[in-house]
Amino acid sequence: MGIVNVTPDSFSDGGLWLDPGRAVAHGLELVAEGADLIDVGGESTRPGASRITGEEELRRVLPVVRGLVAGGAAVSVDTMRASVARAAVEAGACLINDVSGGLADPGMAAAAARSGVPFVVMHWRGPSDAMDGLAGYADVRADVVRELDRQVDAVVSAGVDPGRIIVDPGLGFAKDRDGDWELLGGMDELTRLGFPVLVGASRKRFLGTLLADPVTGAPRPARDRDAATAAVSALAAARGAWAVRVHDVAASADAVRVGSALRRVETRGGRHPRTAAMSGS
Ligand code: PMM
Repeated sequence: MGIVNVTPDSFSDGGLWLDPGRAVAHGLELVAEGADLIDVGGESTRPGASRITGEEELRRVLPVVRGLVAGGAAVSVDTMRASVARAAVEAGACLINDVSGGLADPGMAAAAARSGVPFVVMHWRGPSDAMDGLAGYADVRADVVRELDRQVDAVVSAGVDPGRIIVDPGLGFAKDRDGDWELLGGMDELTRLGFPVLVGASRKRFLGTLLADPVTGAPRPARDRDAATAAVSALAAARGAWAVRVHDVAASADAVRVGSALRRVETRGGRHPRTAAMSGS
């Protein structure tokens, strides 16, 4: 899943794709680099960001969705608003990606149900301007899986077909750096929920901290986190992720192939190849 943020203020690509023509051209480039889906978002969710109006979000997103669909791309819409999701699906979007997993807009789950397209339910505890204060967990893996399961139950109760649900741990959303690593390490617990898993690690803070300058301690700038992002993509694919949401598609498309090839070998016949070799079979 390639990212096209049509925003002035996203943390790593804010302002780059505000012009609809440039946004569409960029999205089509990401398709040429190997993206199966282009995720179009009009509202920044970076920590501390405040909301924009629904009208402004529609104004940013719709021309880009239309242009990408006309160019043959499969498009998902990254929105917390039912009205934007509905309009984007009418314009040809084939997936709704709601970082609040149905919690921010009480009309979203019903809109997703009626749309009939797949719906990403991301783990979410609160809006971007409050989420850094909501990152306390007794056991981050268990708590996120339990809370996500509750979000899934709520959207299913509102009519969303469970066969169309995708779950996402929401890296960086009400999680601190250690929490993000714990959740990546605990992907098996997420896949055990029985839904496809989407992972959004691209250029996020936990990578910037990991790669901090050894002398100054300054986090690695967002634009220089793509190799680390691709490493996460390979690991996520090897652990059975359904998709990774990334800015730099070319590197992650290769990385996903590497991780998937490894997974095929490791899961063949349900045995790890080294175990098979050791038992002489
Ligand atoms: N992260 C961001 C935005 N949308 N959607 C999903 N499903 N998962 C994510 O982790 C996610 C998302 C924030 O990143 P950006 O500002 O670079 O788009």
